[in-house]
Amino acid sequence: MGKTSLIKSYVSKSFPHEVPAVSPVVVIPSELSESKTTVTIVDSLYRRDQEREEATEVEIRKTDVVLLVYDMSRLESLTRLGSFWLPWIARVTKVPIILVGNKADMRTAGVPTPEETLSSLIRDYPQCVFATECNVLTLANTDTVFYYAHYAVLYPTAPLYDPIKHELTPKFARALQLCFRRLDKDQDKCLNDRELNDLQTQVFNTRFKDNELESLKDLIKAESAEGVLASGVTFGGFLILQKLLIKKLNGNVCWSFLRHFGFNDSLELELDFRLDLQSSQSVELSPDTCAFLTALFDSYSADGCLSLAALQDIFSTVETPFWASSESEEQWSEVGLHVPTKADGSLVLSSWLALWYLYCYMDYKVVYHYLVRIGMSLPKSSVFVLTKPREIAKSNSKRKVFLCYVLGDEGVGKKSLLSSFLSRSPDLADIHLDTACALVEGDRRLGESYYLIVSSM
Ligand SMILES: Nc1nc2c(ncn2[C@@H]2O[C@H](COP(=O)(O)OP(=O)(O)O)[C@@H](O)[C@H]2O)c(=O)[nH]1
Ligand SMILES: [Mg+2]
Repeated sequence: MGKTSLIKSYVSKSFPHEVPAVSPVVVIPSELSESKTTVTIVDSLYRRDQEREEATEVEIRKTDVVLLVYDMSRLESLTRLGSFWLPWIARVTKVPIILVGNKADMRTAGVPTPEETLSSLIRDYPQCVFATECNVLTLANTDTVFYYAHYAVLYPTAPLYDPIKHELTPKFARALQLCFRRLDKDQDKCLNDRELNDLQTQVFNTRFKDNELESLKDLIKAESAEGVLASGVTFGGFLILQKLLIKKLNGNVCWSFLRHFGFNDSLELELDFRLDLQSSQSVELSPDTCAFLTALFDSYSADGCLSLAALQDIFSTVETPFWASSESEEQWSEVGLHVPTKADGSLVLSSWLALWYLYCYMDYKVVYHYLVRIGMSLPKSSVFVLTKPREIAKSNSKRKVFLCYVLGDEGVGKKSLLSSFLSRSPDLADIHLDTACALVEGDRRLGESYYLIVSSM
């Protein structure tokens, strides 16, 4: 195939006329490698005996990427990719594979291009990420082969892009929703020039030159006219941009971006958060968090009401909303089991806040996670306030949230009481109705209002 020759030529930058059967392990120190990481290249010598096979398996298990070399001058070498090599490698490891069609100088007529080969194999072997031809004799593309190898390891595309559907993965699209929301400071659902420049400065420490921004927008517009409006790049346009970056092997840009917004390799946010609480203390939303949630409400609501569709929009950055018992169509309307809703299921501001107060009382860590996922960027220390321990608080309490427990025998009407608290008719009362929260107005002249949680759990 030319495996050993490929390695030798990469290191010596010349065609090696004599090569051993197998090259010794080559280590390129980080100072000398383009990727600034230490690269170890391991050659293989495959023979059909069990001992050899096992030795190769051991090596493959350790590797981060596989270069699978075949000989373009022999049709059977190509056939063996699907009939032997790929099933074997896929059984041993899930790391990216790069198909290398070598001896391009002697390519037999009828042998498809490596790209064609890749597209015929990718369905069965999605870990094949790139394909290229190469000619060790003239050194054509030998550097490309190793460039692909390091790119596949450092900027994996599998979590970002589905090569079979030609779409961004749902997880990446959701992560991008959050990045977009954080960047869209004026919340008009478009990124204007200033916001795009903020992105460039925050993530890459440079600014766009005027013509760069325009050509970026032109690229998006060429794919979809709706991608760019007078007010800036839409979310659809932002997704197109990411897709273009991945296709043009600029996945490093996408990853820099994700890292900047705190996503790890699995596209999760690492959100460790714990408060030191005494047993009688409770956790409430801080005024800053309330302001964030109110601004969000204002931006998504119409006529003072947040419809179920708008609610869905706000939570498009997460898989399931925190109140849902399971992922289903009904998960959005289940919100009505916790806070008062209008006949069409929509929420007024006090119910929207009540929902957050309720969950904050029950599990602030979950609430923190969700706040970050829907775009809040407050420092940890200003997200919540702790109420004073009960024995100190006594009267004149500054608490905003109170819990009221409903106890009684089976069938005495606890659920009906809860339904009426939410102004639901009791026959609508669902078996899941066990904890509800609503704004309770005290003496309006004194500006008294608080959230009451009623629980029959
Ligand atoms: N024409 C041509 N010959 C090549 C090329 N690459 C390797 N060879 C020759 O193919 C033969 C096998 O190469 P080798 O590196 O030992 O293959 P390996 O068994 O896969 O390691 C040697 O005679 C090489 O000189 C190439 O791109 N074109
Ligand atoms: Mg060899």
